[in-house]
Amino acid sequence: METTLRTTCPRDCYDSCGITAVQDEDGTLKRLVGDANHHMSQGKLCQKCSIVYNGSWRDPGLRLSTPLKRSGPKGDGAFVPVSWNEALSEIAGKLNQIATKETAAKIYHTHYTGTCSVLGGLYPLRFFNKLGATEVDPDTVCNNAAHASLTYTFGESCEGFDPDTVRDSACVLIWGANPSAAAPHVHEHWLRDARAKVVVIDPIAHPSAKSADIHLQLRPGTDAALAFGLLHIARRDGHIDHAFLAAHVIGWEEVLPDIEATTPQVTAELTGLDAGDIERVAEMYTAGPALIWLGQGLQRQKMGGNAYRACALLCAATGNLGKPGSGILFLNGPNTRGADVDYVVAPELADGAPDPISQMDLADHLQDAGKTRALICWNNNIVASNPQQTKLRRALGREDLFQVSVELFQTDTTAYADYVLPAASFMECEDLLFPYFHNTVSALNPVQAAPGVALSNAEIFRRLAHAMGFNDPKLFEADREVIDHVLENSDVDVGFDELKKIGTKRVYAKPRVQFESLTFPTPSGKIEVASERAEADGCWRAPKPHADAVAEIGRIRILSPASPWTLNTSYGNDEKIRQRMGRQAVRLNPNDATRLNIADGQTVILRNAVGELKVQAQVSEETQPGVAVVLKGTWPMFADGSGGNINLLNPGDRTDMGESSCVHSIEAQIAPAD
Ligand SMILES: Nc1nc2c(c(=O)[nH]1)N[C@H]1C(S)=C(S)[C@@H](COP(=O)(O)OP(=O)(O)OC[C@H]3O[C@@H](n4cnc5c(=O)[nH]c(N)nc54)[C@H](O)[C@@H]3O)O[C@H]1N2
Ligand SMILES: Nc1nc2c(c(=O)[nH]1)N[C@H]1C(S)=C(S)[C@@H](COP(=O)(O)OP(=O)(O)OC[C@H]3O[C@@H](n4cnc5c(=O)[nH]c(N)nc54)[C@H](O)[C@@H]3O)O[C@H]1N2
Ligand SMILES: [Mo]
Repeated sequence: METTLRTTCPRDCYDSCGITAVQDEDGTLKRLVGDANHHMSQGKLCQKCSIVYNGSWRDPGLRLSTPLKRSGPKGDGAFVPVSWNEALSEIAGKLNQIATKETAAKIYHTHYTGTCSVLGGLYPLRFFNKLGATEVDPDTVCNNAAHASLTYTFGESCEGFDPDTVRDSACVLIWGANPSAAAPHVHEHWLRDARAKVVVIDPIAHPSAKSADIHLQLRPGTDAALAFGLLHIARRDGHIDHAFLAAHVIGWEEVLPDIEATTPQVTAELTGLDAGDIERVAEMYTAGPALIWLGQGLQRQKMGGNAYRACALLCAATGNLGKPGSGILFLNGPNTRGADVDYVVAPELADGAPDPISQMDLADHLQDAGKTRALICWNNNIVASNPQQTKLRRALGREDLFQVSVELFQTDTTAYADYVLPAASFMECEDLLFPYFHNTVSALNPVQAAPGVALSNAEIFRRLAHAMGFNDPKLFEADREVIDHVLENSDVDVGFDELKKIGTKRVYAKPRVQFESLTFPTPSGKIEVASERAEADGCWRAPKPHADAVAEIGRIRILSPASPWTLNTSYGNDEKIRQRMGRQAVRLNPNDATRLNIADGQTVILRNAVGELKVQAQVSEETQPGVAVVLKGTWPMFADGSGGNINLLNPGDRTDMGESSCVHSIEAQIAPAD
């Protein structure tokens, strides 16, 4: 007789699927499938998770099962097994030595998207706060431009519209996101079930764009100009909500001259769009009620923060805020369910902690022995995910940099570690998850034993705290106590035992209205279209109708968005996934291919000031002339002669605000390989 257990996928994905684990009589896990009762998975996992959760993630030969100590040169990947005692006491000894002789601020740590669950993703921060280590700000490699931009405008960035309110909407703009890859169940269910008209604004004709009512295929980095163009039309046609502006918005008069100047004709020239299409979208959006889902793609541009502010302005000026069916969504943080995860992080343990640094500065800092003595990586794979791949590798090769990785697998990053510590995956731990799209809460249940002596992230850092001689009780709090505390102090009215049975719970009976009180946690309490804080930080005081120039002659703009087969770089080591991904490729528009004399399937070299990448050309109508796509996610060690992945060409330039990554602004020359 088979039995089933419920758990939840805690990956960095909008879907946060419910999972059913099927076990046989003796409790052995047979397979993981989508939970039929879950509103997103509806009985089916996405193709990538279904493969790895029934493949590499449960393969005892691939998973790390014991602590390892380096036995060869850094980067070679030669290790010998050691006991937990040996590993932890040597690591603790080394860290204590650095902290006393120099300063704990020279111990750096990076972490990010391994698991987005409450304990697995946040609990170790207690340890690092107590230690006084320097955090490499995770969001700066992903979306900190958006956080900064929305914080200037609304006072906070993690309160979005409730996706359930789509039933009250007439129109949804999907702006710079690709749900078909990055949120497969949102694409399949949420969008399909919405009665609203769907507009996709994206330089690429991906499957979600193709199935939309309108696809505005603009040039990359021209979104702010489009938002101002839509505002121009809204104003011309009498769709500006002046009462809302007067009551709740600061700075309208400062953006008015630019709105007046951004006529449909000007907008069409700046964005490469058709003026008639812009008019149609303006009409649909301003008729409302309408939603704007702001993807991460459009803020990964040099002026990405400005683009987000321009979109926020569009939403506020047309009165599409504060009522059902309207609003803007970047992310929904645990705060939209009344939960305070600061309890888990315990920032109070940090006594005069050093400022975090940007991921854009990591390679530079690691090269400098005066700044860095040790690096601990957990929940991420910096060699594959970060910019400046070559420089970063060189820095990680420093013999005097003490390195620890906490991982599920041997990766391009663990190859540089002095110690690799085996982590238990979400399948082996009890944990809590606040999805960042829907206002739900989910439980994670252990559905199998961890391989060998692998331990959860939380337990590893409890044991390391003990080995260091720390004695603050907060460093040792039990998992269940933390979970109960977070749940009890939230809007969730279910206990953890019950949550484990049902898997996922909707927190509100009817859709939550974003910013319903129309008070905003900005200095003025209003929406700050013009922001003194932005100005003080050296940013534009108010958004402008900026549009990036097209790439110089001889260069091509390269976007590197989410691949449907990987989750960031996770799964890139699974053999079945690698088969489906095929050779690393660059997608080119047929016009570019003809102009550059490149044939479909030919090997080409992409080259710029920081690197050279050898990939296969794929001629594709999905892209537009001058814009190429190389998907993220390839592991450098599996890049078959490419030399690395797209981050080899990523100079680590930063966005206009938030010290964040503008990974979709990469430019390179392209030429046949021979
Ligand atoms: N060129 C380019 N680069 C990009 C992007 C892009 O669009 N283009 N996107 C960026 C974005 S959005 C992000 S968020 C970053 C993501 O960058 P990363 O956070 O580095 O994401 P992954 O590469 O998936 O690495 C997560 C690692 O955590 C491990 N892991 C999984 N579960 C656990 C666990 O429970 N415990 C521990 N200790 N480890 C675990 C996985 O095995 C995996 O190796 O990459 C960025 N890099
Ligand atoms: N399968 C899969 N799912 C994932 C991930 C993954 O790696 N794989 N990563 C997860 C993570 S960490 C994140 S942050 C999210 C990211 O997922 P998304 O929010 O979808 O972000 P991206 O993948 O960067 O790119 C989305 C779209 O932005 C477009 N874009 C690029 N430049 C511009 C521009 O200037 N303007 C506009 N309007 N669009 C532009 C790209 O063409 C792309 O189609 O997905 C999560 N989900
Ligand atoms: Mo991300």
